[in-house]
Amino acid sequence: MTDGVDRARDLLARARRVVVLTGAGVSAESGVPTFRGSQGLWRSHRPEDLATPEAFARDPLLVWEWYAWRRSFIARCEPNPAHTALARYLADHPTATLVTQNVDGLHQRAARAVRGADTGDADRVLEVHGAIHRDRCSSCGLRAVGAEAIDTSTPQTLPRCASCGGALRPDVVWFGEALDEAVIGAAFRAAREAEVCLVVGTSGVVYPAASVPEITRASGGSVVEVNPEETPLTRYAAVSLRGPAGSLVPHLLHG
Ligand code: BV8
Ligand code: ZN
Repeated sequence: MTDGVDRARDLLARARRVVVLTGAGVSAESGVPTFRGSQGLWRSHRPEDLATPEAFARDPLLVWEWYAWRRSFIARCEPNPAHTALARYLADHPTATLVTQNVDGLHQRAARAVRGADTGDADRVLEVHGAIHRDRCSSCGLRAVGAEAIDTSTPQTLPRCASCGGALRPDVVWFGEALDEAVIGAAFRAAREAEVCLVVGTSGVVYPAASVPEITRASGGSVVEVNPEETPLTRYAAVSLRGPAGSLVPHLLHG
């Protein structure tokens, strides 16, 4: 493992620009269930079945129940050493960009903790799938911090937009929905310009986010992966470090 870490450190040290892509695995040690891991199910529902506009149209009470449960669960989770190490790396490397598929907000919380109130680094955290603690109006698009307690007793008690009265939804990107052009565009630009893409805790199956490491490779860069398991991205990796992010990422970046 040490020669893999040494090679990965050497690649990172020589890179002028680094892009990081994280997935649910970086939050696993904070207690947030991953999507495709064993505890990814909720009341026997698969995320792919609930995180869709069709599910929300068909059963908004059930979908809101799932998000309200996740929102309150995540509110009690803390950033783990991987989030903190990545936040410190961002603070020390102004040309680095962190692209996250996660909607749990733990990268931003770690960035604020590392840099105090200054959320400057938070805008170098690109949340390509949105943020679970924010609501968005289905009609006028107004965004606002979401309530933790959602009254899911009847359709009439579901949250409504303060501005137009439209139905509020969690401000996340569902399967089959387009990502925010500006956000995914910035992620792809960072991937193109990076000499190294550090991929942490993703199964690499959800597109277009999973293209980020492929874009770095296609423009001549290298991929370094941190994951306890092999993934479809492993074959693109110059180095693939087998192990949990919570210990490997701090060791890799600040060991
Ligand atoms: C789009 C927000 C087009 C919601 C998420 C058929 C029909 C429709 C679409 C498609 C289709 N086929 C393909 C698609 C495209 C689809 C897709 O890629 N599907 C996959 C499943 C095949 N993509 C989309 O639909 C995207 N939109 O394509 O739009 C379009 C264009 C124009 C106009 C209209 C439409 C939208 C995708 C976004 C979906 N939203 N999240 C919510 O959170 O509720 S995705 C969801 O999956 C999460 O964001 C999650 O982050 C993401 C990816 O999963 P991972 O993060 O990788 O998590 P996973 O559990 O899979 O893996 C965890 C990994 O961690 C594992 O490898 C594990 O080994 C590792 N690990 C575990 N412990 C640790 C660890 N690693 C390190 N340390 C540890 N301790
Ligand atoms: Zn509205």
